[in-house]
Amino acid sequence: MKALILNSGLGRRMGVLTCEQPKCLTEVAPGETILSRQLLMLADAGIREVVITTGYRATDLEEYCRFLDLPLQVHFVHNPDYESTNYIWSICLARDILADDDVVLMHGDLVFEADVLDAVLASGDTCMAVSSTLPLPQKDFKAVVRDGRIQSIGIQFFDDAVAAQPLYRLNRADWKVWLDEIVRFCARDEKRCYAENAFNAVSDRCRMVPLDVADRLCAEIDTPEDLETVSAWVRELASRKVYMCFSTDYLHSGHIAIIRKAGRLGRLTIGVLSDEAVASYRRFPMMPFRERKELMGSISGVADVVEQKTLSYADNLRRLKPDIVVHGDDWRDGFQKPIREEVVRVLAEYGGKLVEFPYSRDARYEEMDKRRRAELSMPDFRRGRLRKLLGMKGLVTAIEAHSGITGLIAENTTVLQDGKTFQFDAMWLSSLCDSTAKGKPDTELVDMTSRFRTVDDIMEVTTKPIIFDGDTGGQAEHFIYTVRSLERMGVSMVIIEDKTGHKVNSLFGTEVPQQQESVEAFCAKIAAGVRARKTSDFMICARIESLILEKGQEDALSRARAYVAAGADAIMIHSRKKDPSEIFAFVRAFRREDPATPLVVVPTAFSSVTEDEFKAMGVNVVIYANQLTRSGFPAMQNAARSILEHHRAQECDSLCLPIKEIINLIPED
Ligand code: SPV
Ligand code: MG
Repeated sequence: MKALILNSGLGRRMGVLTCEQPKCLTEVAPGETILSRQLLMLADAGIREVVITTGYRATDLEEYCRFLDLPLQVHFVHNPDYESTNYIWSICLARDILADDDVVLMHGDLVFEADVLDAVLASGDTCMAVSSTLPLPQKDFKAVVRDGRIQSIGIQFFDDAVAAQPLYRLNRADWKVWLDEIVRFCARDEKRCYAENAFNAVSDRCRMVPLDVADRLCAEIDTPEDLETVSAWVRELASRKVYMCFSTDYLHSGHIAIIRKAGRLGRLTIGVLSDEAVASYRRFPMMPFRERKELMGSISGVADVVEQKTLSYADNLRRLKPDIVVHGDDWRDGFQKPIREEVVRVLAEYGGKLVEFPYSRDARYEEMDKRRRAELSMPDFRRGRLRKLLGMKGLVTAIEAHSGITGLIAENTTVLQDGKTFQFDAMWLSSLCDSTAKGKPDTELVDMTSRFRTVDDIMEVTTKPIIFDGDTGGQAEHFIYTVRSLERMGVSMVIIEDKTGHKVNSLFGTEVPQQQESVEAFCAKIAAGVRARKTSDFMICARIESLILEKGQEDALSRARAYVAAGADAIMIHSRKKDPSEIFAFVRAFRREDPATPLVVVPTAFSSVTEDEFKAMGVNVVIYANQLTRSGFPAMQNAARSILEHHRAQECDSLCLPIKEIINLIPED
């Protein structure tokens, strides 16, 4: 689409203001002329080619455009007879550049707000800007509208007419009809009338609809009085508070374009999502909040940057009361829909307005997004994310995964609640579930090679950090290899438990013989692991079995102290009691002496405790260690039983995911 701006005229009614310059160079705000405002808006709206007809003081105008240096290809078409002809002749002179394209046409003295131009460009139809709320002007254009389409345009109509402004979107076919008629008019030497006279002659073949701009700014400047009114209006628009929230942590030209466009609506404040909110929404911010805030603040056109703590805008909107909230229209569906609905509700509380820019898919940006997602799963990046998440969120949740498919569930399950998105932060590669999936007991029978194979299966299809259940860690001499392999693969943390001999699952407690490792030997194993790792991104967590083996709080606490001193990056305290009091007692006592070392819990038995309760107490990692296995197993048993009972599969169908969904569950790339 090309833009056509008509700037040949003399602008006599402006008096002294146009003595030494064409009217379009009149300032409507400090440093902003009618023309620079139009051109900037066109550029922001994605227009790349502009045709400007010139006449009076053409050289000044051309030089000014060069000085603006905008990303626009500008063609100047000079009308030497500007004093004796009207712009119908200027258009005729420009016909070769203008033919065969959609055109947005405007008079060179028209000042409008960005919203108006967007609406005109977004209209699929050929249209003219009209205002249903303005009184009919005596001297300016009016449009006669019948059956929803414009029949005639001129200053003389007063019946069935609305105030109209010379801002048009002209679709190629309609424009051809009008332009051909303009050429015919000029061939008959009818060069002193309006180009609209030619339109009126062909309006039955050129379908033009009125586009109501109501009381938004869209006004011509003909006189010094008009200039005063419009300048005051422009000032008022510039002082409007505009708010926009960004969750992204990298910027491409599409973001810059939308920021610039939003900035044209008023004084722009950008809300930057807190790290915690990004982590809950996009999995992981590549750049921490502080840096994202700085980045946004450095973009020209951004007046202010504030933190938005949740995906919900409500708090910031009620506090800042922006006149306008800007967003892409892609949030009308999908998981952001309720957030949008809340924004609409809150804006209605105080009369704010939502402006949605059409969301344009761009293959380049999609490719960038894909690359960013791929980066998240690369070992070096994935490994360090657990530590970073702990720093950002304070409390991290992990759910067990023992296969590619359970990995995908851990990766993709999200819940939107109270304006927040919830998803698991990490995955727990449980020895119990990995063994169970292979039909084997949880006794370190499934060897490390096989366990690593499971890690690999999960890593291939996911991006979230992995916490590996290292059982007892085996002999210290072997553990160092386990550490190196896991670290190299991109695992974030290994947890080893202070047991020795034939390991059985802790949830058996004292019902079966279990032996706790000596403090010295376990500390030596931790220290060997710490020495073996190559990066501090990789965490070694010591798991204390004292409560499982009923050795008491003091034993657990003294072991925790010793393990931290040996270099453990985190402590896991385990219990198999439903009543969480022994876990709470340990956490409180440990936190009194050690406020920093991350604490891990596995609330399988004490499942009533909420994440908030754990967080308040100082727990940092909550692992849901076996729920996918435990819920999947009875479902599979039921299906198997149903087929055996009915000797066919039909009764089992209702228990199953439809084939289509299971196929869609697995992404192709
Ligand atoms: C596992 O999931 O394998 C664990 C946690 O080690 S527990 O089963 O509670 O011991
Ligand atoms: Mg285990």
